[in-house]
Amino acid sequence: KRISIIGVPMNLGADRLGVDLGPVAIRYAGVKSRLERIGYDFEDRGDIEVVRPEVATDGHSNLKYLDEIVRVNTALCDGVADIVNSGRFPLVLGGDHSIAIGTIAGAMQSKENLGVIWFDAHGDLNTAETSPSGNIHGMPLAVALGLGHERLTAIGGVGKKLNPKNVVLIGSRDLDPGERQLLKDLGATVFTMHEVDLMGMPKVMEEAIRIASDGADGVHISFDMDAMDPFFATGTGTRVAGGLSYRESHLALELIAQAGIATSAEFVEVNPLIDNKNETAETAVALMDSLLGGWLK
Ligand code: DIR
Ligand code: MN
Ligand code: MN
Ligand code: MN
Repeated sequence: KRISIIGVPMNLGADRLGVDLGPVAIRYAGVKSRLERIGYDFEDRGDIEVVRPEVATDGHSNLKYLDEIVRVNTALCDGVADIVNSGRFPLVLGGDHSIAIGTIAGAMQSKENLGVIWFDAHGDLNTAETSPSGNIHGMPLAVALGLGHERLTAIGGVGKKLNPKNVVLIGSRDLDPGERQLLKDLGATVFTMHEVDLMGMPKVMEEAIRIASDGADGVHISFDMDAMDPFFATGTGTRVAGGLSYRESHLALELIAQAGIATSAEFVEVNPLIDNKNETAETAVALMDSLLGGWLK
């Protein structure tokens, strides 16, 4: 069991200070000792450099900081692909969710058909045309499906895109109109909080694991901390009431560990500046432990 972490102190995609401190907060919360305790050969590849908003150029309508976000995600794509090529599991620490563009592009380099399970209050399926904010952290799943600005969709190679049949969203409760339309058109699977309540997490995960891995040669796990109820994850920038409980979140990741399907992961949108102590980073580390099998006897 070999794992490498890579931090991305990105806040340009959320246009909000503090989420750039996510990687340092997660390291401070003890990710290294936690993963070593469950038997991983642990390597920290450091952070990818991100420039400050004051010096990032921003010349594109409704795509804030596009140039710098393209640059960082291109470097992240190479970093993740390199970790996979050296036979290790890539675990990316965010940073805002725009970094999923680079993580997924990197993970796809060595896969024919990558599935994705996307835990999030939001769809992250906007494009410049539908985005209410212009924030690129609301767009990465669209980009991974081949939709959006060509400089974003070209990262990692133009032909490499997710198949919506292997894409599953869990925890959705704040979808924008354009995202709802896109979900209908694409045919990706969505377990909103309504389905989580109705079916229960064991049944949701049974279906999610089957759908994401069906015909796939790997599954990426993207966990936005705002998937959780704000009661359990205070330190995240776009909180939405009525989210996953602490145990629902852990159970979901434990079931993924038990199924043995995950080939890469990222935990994003940890913002210690709006947190109580460093609780949200600590919760993220505990969730990583569940995803990586720390609970298995
Ligand atoms: C919103 C917020 N849908 C947007 N998105 C967030 O700006 O596109 N995603 N926060 O996690
Ligand atoms: Mn430009
Ligand atoms: Mn997100
Ligand atoms: Mn979100």
